[in-house]
Amino acid sequence: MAHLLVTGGAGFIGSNFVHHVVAHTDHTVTVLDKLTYAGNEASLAGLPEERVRLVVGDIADPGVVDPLVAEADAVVHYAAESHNDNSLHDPRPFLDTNIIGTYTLLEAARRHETRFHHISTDEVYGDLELDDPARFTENTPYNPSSPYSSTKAGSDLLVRAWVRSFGVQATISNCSNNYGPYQHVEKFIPRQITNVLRGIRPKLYGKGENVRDWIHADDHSSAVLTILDKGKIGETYLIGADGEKDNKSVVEMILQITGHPTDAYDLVTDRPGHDMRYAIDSTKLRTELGWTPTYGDFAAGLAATIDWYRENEAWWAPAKDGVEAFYASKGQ
Ligand code: NAD
Ligand code: TDX
Repeated sequence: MAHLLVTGGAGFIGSNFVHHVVAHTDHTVTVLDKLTYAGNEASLAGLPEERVRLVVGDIADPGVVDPLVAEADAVVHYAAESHNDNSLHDPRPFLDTNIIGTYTLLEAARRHETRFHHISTDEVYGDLELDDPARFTENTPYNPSSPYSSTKAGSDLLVRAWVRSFGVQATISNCSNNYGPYQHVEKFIPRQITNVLRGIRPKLYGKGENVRDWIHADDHSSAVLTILDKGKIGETYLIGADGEKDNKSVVEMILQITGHPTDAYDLVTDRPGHDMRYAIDSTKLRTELGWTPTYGDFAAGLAATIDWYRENEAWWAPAKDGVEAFYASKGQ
């Protein structure tokens, strides 16, 4: 049994991880979360109080961070400003949280010699052409496109430097696009599902040709536990489940599953600098650490996710109108 400090544990992937840890281990968890617009205490509802504690605070505040890192056996660092479109509108919070927040946690991990796992994204590698057979590997050069991905790239490089210069016991994972329950309605799949549930037509940026490599958040969680358990200090592991789909196909699947004509969507203003394609080669994680994903069938995972949003309108409804007003102001 261990005690984990999970930063950003009231967000989408962090809360899925906390649910996964409670279901599959006997670890206890402290969640450190600022409860920004993206954090939601309700995402942790129903978890046993003796296993999961929520501390509301900022990862960039050393006074909050230090005692929590001191008492933890390991830090699993999910907290971030995570949405590309927001980073194009107002980059500053991305620097504060993704860079200064990660620095603050690393300094505490250094002081207390605490094991550290840093959660990152495949977006640090930039994008691939649609007709390029290549996929990202751990050796792909960093080439981020957006304020969001550049701050994530910066945070990854801080972790690498703190391992080499100060001996911090850290690992890094870069995962592809996640889907599943508890994802904020600003993101692509929940936005389109909740649009359809509200009678609004789905909105595809550009021509809908951009490709993302989808993985269920629960598979991301099992990969992170595997790395915490067996990962080699200083190493980076790419996490992906061979789930490449273009955005138009995903919208057509949502429309088909919900019983609508598959062309009942709108093409809207494209995202500036929009990355064309992401694709992950997760061979290292699979062969060296023996991890395999369990959600092989994207259509089944998507159908279950649609059911979750249908059954949990109280969770997402408060954010929906504000998000749609923000997108409408940008022609999206
Ligand atoms: P999210 O936006 O849903 O959640 C982020 C959480 O961090 C929220 O609960 C928020 O309140 C909290 N937070 C933000 N700033 C904070 C601060 N200064 N101090 C404390 N807490 C703060 O994000 P997500 O989609 O769950 O992403 C989680 C992590 O996974 C991020 O590091 C992201 O870069 C990474 N990631 C996401 C994806 C994806 O598809 N969503 C894919 C790969 C990697
Ligand atoms: O309404 C939309 N219409 C649309 O076509 C929205 C919100 C998005 N899109 C497109 C943009 C992308 O090509 O869908 C794709 C996915 O968009 P997002 O959900 O915003 O995700 P993305 O930009 O790919 O980044 C996500 O994956 C990597 C997460 O938000 C990041 O945190 C993670 O690092």
